[in-house]
Amino acid sequence: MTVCFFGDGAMAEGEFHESVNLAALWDLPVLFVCENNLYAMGTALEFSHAQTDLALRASSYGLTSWAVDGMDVVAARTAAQQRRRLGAKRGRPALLEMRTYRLRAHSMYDAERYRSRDEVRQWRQRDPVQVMAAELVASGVCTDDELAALDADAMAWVDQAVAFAEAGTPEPVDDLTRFVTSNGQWRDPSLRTPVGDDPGIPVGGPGGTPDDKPDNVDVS
Ligand SMILES: Cc1ncc(C[n+]2csc(CCOP(=O)(O)OP(=O)(O)O)c2C)c(N)n1
Ligand SMILES: [Mg+2]
Repeated sequence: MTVCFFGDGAMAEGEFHESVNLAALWDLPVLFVCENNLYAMGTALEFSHAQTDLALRASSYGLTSWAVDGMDVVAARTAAQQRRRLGAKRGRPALLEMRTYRLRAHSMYDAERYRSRDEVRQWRQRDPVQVMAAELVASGVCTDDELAALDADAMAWVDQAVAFAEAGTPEPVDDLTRFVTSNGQWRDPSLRTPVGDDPGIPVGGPGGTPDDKPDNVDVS
């Protein structure tokens, strides 16, 4: 199963609607996970979406669509596990709208003039990482020291990843559109990948006409 993560900002774009429509039409095992944190950069949800219930909106494409309290770690995990299990069994797409909040600015250039400090302060009280940590300590699952060690471990991972990225070599500019758009290879018989006995999903989809299908697929 493919899991696809994106923000509320991406859900306002046409590609989202095309992708969900085809996934539902062709019964593709994709779990779409929308992190709805109420802002797309500095634009509040209600200024860019006519229907702000994103799970409801997605359900119109005929897939199972759930809204989850994204500030609740256990609820988010349980919903994701259930959807993944069901999706793997039935091969159908589904969408989870994780209702959450962006506690930080969108980027270092974002002065956050579009929301009040009080709003951020109120949401910060529900910070899922802090709430979960407090619950783990209160229920005796781990101690403050163990949590501090986990935190240090995570920071070390991030530092390592940054050092790895900074030591790497830049990708060639020519690779920028590789795997993004067709380079026309499928039209050239000598460059086609043999499909063997498995024709895969034809370009026209299960209901497509033979003319829709690439000519490396046997439709006889
Ligand atoms: C295809 C495309 N369209 C527009 C943009 C410009 N853009 C950058 S971030 C952003 C908003 C993203 O919103 P969201 O996914 O909710 O992220 P958040 O602000 O919550 O981090 C937009 C429209 C882009 N980077 N790519
Ligand atoms: Mg957002």
